[in-house]
Order: sequence, then structure tokens, then C-alpha cells
Amino acid sequence: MAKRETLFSGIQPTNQTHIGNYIGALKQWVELQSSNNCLFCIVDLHAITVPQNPEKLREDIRSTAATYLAVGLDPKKCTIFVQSDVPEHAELGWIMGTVARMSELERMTQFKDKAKKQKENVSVGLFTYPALMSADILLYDTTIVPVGEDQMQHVELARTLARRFNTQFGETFNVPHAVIQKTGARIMSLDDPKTKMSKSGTLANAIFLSDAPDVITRKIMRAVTDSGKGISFDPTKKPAISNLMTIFHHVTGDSMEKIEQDFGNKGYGDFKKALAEATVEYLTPIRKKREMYMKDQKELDRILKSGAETAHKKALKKIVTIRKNMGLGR
Ligand code: AQP
Repeated sequence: MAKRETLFSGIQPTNQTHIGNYIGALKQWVELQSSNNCLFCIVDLHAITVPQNPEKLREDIRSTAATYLAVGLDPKKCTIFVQSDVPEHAELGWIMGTVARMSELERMTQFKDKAKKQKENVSVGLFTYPALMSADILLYDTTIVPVGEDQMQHVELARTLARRFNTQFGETFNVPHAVIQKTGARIMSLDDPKTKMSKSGTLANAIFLSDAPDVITRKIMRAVTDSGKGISFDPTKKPAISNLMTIFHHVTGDSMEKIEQDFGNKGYGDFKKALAEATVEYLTPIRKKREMYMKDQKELDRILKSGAETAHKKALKKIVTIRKNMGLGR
């Protein structure tokens, strides 16, 4: 029997979880939850690194919890909780900020991209975000971090910081590994296959899990295609069609070879129509379940409270060791 791994991963609270987040992260989480010890976090402390409206943030936290349940995460099999409900994340985030080096954080491409989008008033928190993310992961002796490709650099930093801390203060942290999907680790935007599908991009760039069927169909039918003809998987020469094929593969389970066989001689329009139908069929039950969970705020509260209690017990035990090894406190 394979060894049970300890998994940690999270998503920022949003009502705009997109199919990229789903394929890159959530889908793997659901597959891994039965055979591993899993903690899935709603990372609200990360969300405040860019300006937030408090009312909307509260709503988005619940919305994300509802999404977790709707895609199939089961609180009987995994721990679902909100990051700020476990104060040790912030404490270890501070500590990791003292272990990380300026030059390391300056190299983070996500910071550079997000700071550029933000233009002015870039917060210090946006810069130190990867130190907090390292803390999230290391706090639970995580062995595996299932993420999309864009988070690989941050997980690599967590590994570096864990090793550095262990060398300086004695063996304290496990050094975790990132796991990414073989296909779909980076779903690209529908209106520009050179950029990542993202919640902060244009509305047309992403299929959101909350999108109604007609919205999904319209977005797919309007998606950018490549020059030339033919449905074949070649991310370098045909980035747009390869991206749509990746989504098709994930919503139908068909291999790339089968998709090429079935659509090889057909036009882009026919393929997009089939993709739209398959995506609507796949996402409709998720959207309906999400709406149902959103109506049961009491149940959401109960799940998040119980998850926070479980996570807090583990985090508290770990932070005591970390403080002791560093010489902190009385
Ligand atoms: N396009 C993507 N393809 C595959 N995986 C993706 N992820 C994000 N975008 C894609 C993965 O989703 C998880 C949650 O990410 P997050 O909440 O930290 O958001 P993010 O990485 O900043 O990406 P978003 O959702 O598109 O937001 P913005 O617009 O703010 O950048 C992570 O595992 C991530 O890898």
C-alpha cells in the first residue's frame, strides 16, 4: 500500500474560481483526499495582499468553501479551514520572512506580475507573500503540495527555507514536494493563449465555475484559435487549440489521441461546439451544488469551525517546537 502523504494546498477566497484553478489544483485535491492526510485552506491572509472590501471578502470566503464542497471535497476525508482562523500561519509567516532573503523574494515572478498589475500602492505583504505561503506549507509537516505550475516557484522557495531553517536551528521541517498535473498544470486564457487563465484577467479569459451554460458556450465559441486548420495537440505550434484540447481532456476523460482521432478532420467550430457541450455538462452539477451549499450558511460554518479546530491543534504543536528551536519566548 502506498504511504499516506500529508498534503497542504489552498486557494484565495473568491467567487471567481475558474476552470484553471479547478484543473490545476482542485481536481487533484479531490483525487488525492481519500488516500492521504489532507488540509485544504482558504487563504484569506494572502487575499489581503491586494485591496479587499471586507463585506465581499467575508462572502468570498464562504463562496470558496461552497466551491470546495461542490467539486467533491469531503470534510469527513479532509480538513477544510480558513487560514486566519489558525493564527500560527501569521506567526510562522513572520518567522519565514526572517529566514528568506530579499534577493529570493525579488526573483518571484508572481510578485513581479502582480505588482505590475497593481501599478501603485503595492503592499509589502504582496512582496512577502511567498514567506507566508512557505509557512502555510511547513506548519503541517507537509510532504506534498498539489498546485498549478504558476505556484512551483513558491513551493521551491518553501523547500529552500525549510532546508535553511533546519541547518540553522536543527531538524524542524519536512522538505515538501510540489505535484502538478501532467496535462493542465497551466490552463491558458481563452482570449490570449500566451497568458495564464486568471481571475484578474478579462471576463472572457476564463470560464468561471459559477458561469451559466450560455455564458460558458459564448466564451468557448469566441475563444481565440490558431492559424491553419486541424485539431492536433502541439502547445508550441498550436497553443490555443492545445489549450482547448486540454480542457476537453479534463472534462471528458478522453486522451489527446482520441480527441485527435475524433476531431482531426473537423473544423475549429465543430470542436468548440463539442467542447462547449461537454464543459456545460461537466460544470452544471458543480454550479448547482455550489448554489445549494451557499444557501446553507450554518452547515458551511460548522465545517469551517471544525476544520479550524483540527488544523489549530496540529499548528499549535508545531509552533511550540519552532519557537523552542529558535530560542523564542521565555
Ligand atoms: N491557469 C491556471 N492553470 C492551472 N492552475 C492554476 N492555478 C491558478 N491559475 C491556474 C492554480 O490554482 C490554485 C489557486 O491559485 P490562487 O488562489 O493562489 O490564485 P493564483 O495562482 O494567483 O491564480 P488566479 O486564480 O488566476 O488568480 P490571479 O488572477 O490573482 O493570479 C493554485 O494551485 C494555482 O497554481
